Amino acid sequence: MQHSRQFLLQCYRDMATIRRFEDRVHDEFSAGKIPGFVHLYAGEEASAVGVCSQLSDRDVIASTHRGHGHCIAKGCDVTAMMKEIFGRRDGLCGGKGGSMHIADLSKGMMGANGIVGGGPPLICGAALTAKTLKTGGVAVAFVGDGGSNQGTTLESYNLAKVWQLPVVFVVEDNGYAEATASSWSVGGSQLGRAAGFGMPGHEVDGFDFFAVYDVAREAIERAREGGGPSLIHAKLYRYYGHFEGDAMTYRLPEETLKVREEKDSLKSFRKRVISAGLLEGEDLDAIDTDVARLIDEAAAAAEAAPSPKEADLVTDVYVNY
Ligand SMILES: Cc1ncc(C[n+]2csc(CCOP(=O)(O)OP(=O)(O)O)c2C)c(N)n1
Ligand SMILES: [Mg+2]
Repeated sequence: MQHSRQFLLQCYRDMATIRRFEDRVHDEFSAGKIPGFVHLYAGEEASAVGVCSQLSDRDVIASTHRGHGHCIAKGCDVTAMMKEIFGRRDGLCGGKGGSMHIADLSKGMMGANGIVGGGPPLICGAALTAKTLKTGGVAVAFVGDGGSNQGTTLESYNLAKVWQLPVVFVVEDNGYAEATASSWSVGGSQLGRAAGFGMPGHEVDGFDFFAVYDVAREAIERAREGGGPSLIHAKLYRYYGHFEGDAMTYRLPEETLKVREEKDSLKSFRKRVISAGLLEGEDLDAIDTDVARLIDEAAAAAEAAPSPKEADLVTDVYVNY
C-alpha cells in the first residue's frame, strides 16, 4: 500500500504523541500529581495508529483500561485528556472519568473501560446501530490478551458473526494480563478462536505500523462492505508495568530493554520511511520537537486547571435521551 507523505507524517505524529504523552503521565504520576489508577500504552502505538488512522468520526472504537493511545489515535484532544487524567473540571469528561474512563463520543471514542472485556459487547451495539441506520460506519473493539478470555468477548464474537455486524476485534496481545503470561493463560490460539466463530483472522506484528495498517485495511473494508466481523491478533508489548506502581516481579528489566532496543515501533517506522526515501530524518525530528512542546503545554495546563466543584457531584448522574 502506497501512503502519501502527509499521511505518513500524521501517523508518525500520532505515534510520537502517544509515546510522549505516556512518558509524561508516568513522570507526573511518580511525582504524585495524578489521582487514581493509570495503565500506560507506551510500546503499543503502532496498533492504535495503524487501525485508527483509517477510521473517521462516523466509525467508533471501544477501548480498554489501557486507553490513552486509542483516544489519541482516534483524535481526542490531548490537553483535555491530560486535564481529565489530572481530575480537572475542564477535562474531557469533566474530571469524573480519569484515566480509565476517558471518552469522547464526538470523536467516536466510546471510552476506556475499567471492565476487562467490557468493550466488545458495546461495540456490537454500536455496529448494530451503524448497520440498522446504514451509516456505513465500522466499529472496532480493542481488547487485551486477558480480555480475550472473557465470556463477554467470546459472546460478542458470536453475536457479531450471526448478525454479520461491521466489527473488527483487535486483540492486543502484549504478553501479559497483569502478571500472567498470555502464553500460559490463552487456550488454543486467537486465530483458532476467530475460525471457530467463522470470522477471518489475521496475525500481525503489532510493532510494525505498516503491517498493522494492511491487515486493518482489509478487515475494515470487509466490515464496511457488509462482509461481517474479523479478528486481528496483534503481538506487541507494554513498556511500563501493568499499572503505575507495579513492582514487575514477573519479568526482568532486560526483557523490556531488549524489546525497546530491537522492536520499537517508532524506531522501526523511522528506519523504514527514511530508507525508502519517503521522509527525511529532519521531518521526523521536527515532529518530535513539536510533540514535546505540545505535551509540555498540556501538562502545564492540566496542573493549572481548576478541580471540580462540590456542585459538580450532582451533574451527569442521569442521561437524557
Ligand atoms: C471483569 C474484570 N476482571 C478483572 C479485572 C482486573 N484487571 C484489570 S486489568 C486486568 C488484566 C487485563 O489484561 P489484558 O486484557 O491482557 O490487558 P493489558 O493490561 O495487558 O493491556 C485485570 C485482570 C477487571 N478490571 N475487570
Ligand atoms: Mg495483556
